Amino acid sequence: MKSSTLSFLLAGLLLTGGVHASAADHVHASHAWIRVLPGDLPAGAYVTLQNDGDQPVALSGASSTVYADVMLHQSSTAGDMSRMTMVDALPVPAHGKAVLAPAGYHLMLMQANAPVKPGDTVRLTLSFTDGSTLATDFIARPANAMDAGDDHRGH
Ligand SMILES: [Cu+2]
Repeated sequence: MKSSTLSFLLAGLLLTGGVHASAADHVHASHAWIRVLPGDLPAGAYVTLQNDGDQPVALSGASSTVYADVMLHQSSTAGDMSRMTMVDALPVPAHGKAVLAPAGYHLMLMQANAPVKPGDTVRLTLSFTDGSTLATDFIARPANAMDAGDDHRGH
């Protein structure tokens, strides 16, 4: 008797939670990759985020068990100076996408607790401004890579 009452309560809680879908429920990540640099240099992580929902969402950052610190940055150039600025939130429009790519938005991965080499897969947990999260596997690519290297895979 006791356990069936508990099951009923849990089902009710799950249904209630489903009424307010989170940002992560509507977002699909693709072309997720990391550009690995030599030594202890920070690595850039890049991904395409597609929002299938009717509401805009915003990426606020990411975390990983492999890297001690992850920051959301934007690279920009003014004249011949290249610089990076911190980004609080990167919007992903309703039924639109946001692209993190070299020379633009990226996640900066710092202080790897173990060497990451090309071919490795690293899981990053992307977080959104509503507090929801999306675990995504990123493929590590060499320093000279310009994209995820998967453009023609599965086509
Ligand atoms: Cu950066």
